Amino acid sequence: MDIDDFIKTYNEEQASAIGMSGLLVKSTNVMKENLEKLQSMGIKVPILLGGAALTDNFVEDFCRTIYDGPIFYCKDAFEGIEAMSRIEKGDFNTDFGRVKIKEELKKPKKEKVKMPDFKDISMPSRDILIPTPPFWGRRVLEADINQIAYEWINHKMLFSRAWGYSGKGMSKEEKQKQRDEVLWPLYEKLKVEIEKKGLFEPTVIYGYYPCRSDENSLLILDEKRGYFSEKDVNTEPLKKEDITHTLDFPRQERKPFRCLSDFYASDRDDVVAFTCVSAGSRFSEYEKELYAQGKFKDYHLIHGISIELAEALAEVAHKQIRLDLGIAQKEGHALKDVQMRAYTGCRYSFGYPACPDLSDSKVIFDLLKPEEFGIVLGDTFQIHPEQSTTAIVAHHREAMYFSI
Ligand code: B12
Repeated sequence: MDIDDFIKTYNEEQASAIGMSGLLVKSTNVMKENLEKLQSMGIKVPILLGGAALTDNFVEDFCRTIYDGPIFYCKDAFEGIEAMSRIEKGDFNTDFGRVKIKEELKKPKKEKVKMPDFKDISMPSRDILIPTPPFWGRRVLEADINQIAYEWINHKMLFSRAWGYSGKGMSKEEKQKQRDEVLWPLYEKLKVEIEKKGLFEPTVIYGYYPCRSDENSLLILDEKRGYFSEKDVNTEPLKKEDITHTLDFPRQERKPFRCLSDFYASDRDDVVAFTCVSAGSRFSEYEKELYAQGKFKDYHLIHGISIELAEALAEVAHKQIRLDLGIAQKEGHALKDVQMRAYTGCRYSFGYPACPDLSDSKVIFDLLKPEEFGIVLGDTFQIHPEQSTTAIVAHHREAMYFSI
């Protein structure tokens, strides 16, 4: 939403506060710009900020320093309620007693280890069989993903993270009772509603591209170089014109000094897979209707399932890739065989620690062309529809999540 719309509504409604939510880091920059605009107009209304991408430090250092009005940083909806009740009483104390940020900042930072030269960093094993994919370029998954996606839903995450039933303070038996008598029946009921209303319109696009690593970069090569047997693999030194895209990743500043590109070969063509999945736009449209009708709980429950379905689609795409690359031996040979802990390789999404640059999603959009299926990348690199996600998949058996 544009800041001018916020200001228009604020004036029309004589609002006592303005709230902004930021899911992605890029949207926190927009928040900052919005605060600057409010400040330049002399507005000092209390601001409530929230969303997964915000941190205490960001609010302290980049928001409170540019805006003179009170800024409440709300970690969850409950703090939002607390903030509003304070504002109603004329109490503008924005401290929720969570962290002593300034004291935290004063703590001496851990000393950095000196980064070794690239040639001295120990690389993942090169003694692996680099797979040959069944095709090169992109494809849309044609299987009946509607039903398969439900097999891949992580119900623990759905119930606790998305729906907020954490079971805090409950005994094991009470938790089980809640799951059996409340959560599962609710889930089954909503599943039927989703099917009846045709809300779930899954799209799974994935593709394979030749690639090579070059220190902290992954060079994506023209799909025409794709090999179908080991003897066809290109081992010649690369020429500039062979490279279609370059992805630069950060390297850990402590042992083992890992970087995502390390999982790919540098002296021969390797294979990188990309995915882009979406649960479709019907969910958001229906959520808007529920919201407008004041059915907030229904909205919350449907939204929870919709985001977990998006996560499930990412799992389905990843499973198809493991099947195609012949690295799913330990997990069953059908798309619906869920074996969360038996993966070979790893799936990373841009915006997460090992590949934090959200703008790298542009490469995936360029290669997989999801716009043809109504999936678009916005200015702040947010994907629309909301319940969509992209990823890069590494097949290397040592590939795993790591922080920088
Ligand atoms: C589930 C999830 C998803 C789901 C659904 C996202 C969604 N639309 O809700 C899916 C799989 C679709 C997804 C996709 C992506 N995600 Co995601 N995702 C998450 C995850 C794990 C949980 C988010 C969530 O739903 N939380 C539950 C809801 C209820 O919580 P919430 O949004 O934080 O809101 C609560 C509070 O923050 C607060 N609040 C929020 N706003 C406001 C506003 C006010 C005024 C108030 C008072 C309170 C308030 O109240 C809410 C209720 O308590 C977070 C990590 C995390 N643990 O937070 C990453 C996270 C948000 N995702 C992230 C990323 C990078 C992505 C992708 C870009 C990955 C990719 N390349 O595809 C995409 C982007 C999708 C898009 N449409 O653009 C990053 C964002 C950081 C960044 N680098 O920008 C996070 C933070 C993970 C990380 N790196 O640590 N994601």
